[in-house]
Amino acid sequence: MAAKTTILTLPKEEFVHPGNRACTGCGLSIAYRIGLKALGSDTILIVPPSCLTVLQGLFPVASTKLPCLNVTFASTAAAATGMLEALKAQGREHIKVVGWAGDGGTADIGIQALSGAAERGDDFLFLCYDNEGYMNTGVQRSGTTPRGAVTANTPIKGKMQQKKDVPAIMAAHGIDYVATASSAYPLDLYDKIKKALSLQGTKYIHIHTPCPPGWGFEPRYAIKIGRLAVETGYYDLYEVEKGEFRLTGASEKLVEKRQLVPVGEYLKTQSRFRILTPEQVADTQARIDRKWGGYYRTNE
Ligand SMILES: Cc1ncc(C[n+]2csc(CCOP(=O)(O)OP(=O)(O)O)c2C)c(N)n1
Ligand code: SF4
Repeated sequence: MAAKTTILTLPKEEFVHPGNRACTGCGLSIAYRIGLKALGSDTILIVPPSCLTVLQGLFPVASTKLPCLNVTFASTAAAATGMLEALKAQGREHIKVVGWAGDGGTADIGIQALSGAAERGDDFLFLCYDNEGYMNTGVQRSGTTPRGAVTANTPIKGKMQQKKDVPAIMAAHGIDYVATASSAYPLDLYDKIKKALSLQGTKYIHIHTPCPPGWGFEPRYAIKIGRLAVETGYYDLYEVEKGEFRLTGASEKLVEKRQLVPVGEYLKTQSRFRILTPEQVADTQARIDRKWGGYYRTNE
């Protein structure tokens, strides 16, 4: 196994200019800065409309030092396939092609193109940053918004449906690498991107990215809340490598300790969950306990 990256071994080179248009405390900002360090030069980013396009900015004040292709909402993965073919025609196959989209651009409107590319096994990395809503257009619910969350278009009862499990959908394609990560554990994200780049075919990493205005918390708590999501077992860090599932990092340690923080501690940090009833909190806890019961049994 490759040595884990530490703050001392993280490359110093930056691919994001200081200052960009993301909100203070944006989880995406952290994931993007560290993610680009892992991707390095010789990378072309393909990005659909989202907070990431706002963060990147418009030429000549763009915040990213890598070439970016902004495409329509539904077409990130299709554009990545096209880019691979163009690079092949030019004999520049050493250049890495990376799609980077929000949860709306992945779980909902981008999923057809992504599923098609994964089924063909096109050789690119797709990164989804999951802020659990359509944030750039004013916090509407997406397929990955959790049940009970209040959004601009679920204002009274909160979202009625469960969060869509996109990493599981991607793993079901049988691709060689699917992982989950969190902007609250940026070095883990760095190592997962590095591993993905060493493999052939379509690779997928799902990144949980706390969003202060969309979730309703003060910007200074972004890391704390991202960590609580993992410590409560609400959001798990794992890899599915060549079909083998394994928990990683902080989630792996939690299986050994068997000490999950009650999920209510996570839910009460965000005003989007303000209308959850005690029964809904108990139901969320029961779902987590069932899932983690399975992890404990596998670990015995
Ligand atoms: C086909 C289409 N529908 C709607 C929009 C408007 N739009 C631009 S960004 C955005 C939200 C993107 O949400 P997500 O992918 O989750 O990224 P986030 O904004 O949360 O970063 C929407 C709905 C669009 N550009 N194209
Ligand atoms: S709305 Fe959320 S995801 Fe978008 S820039 Fe602000 S903090 Fe980041």
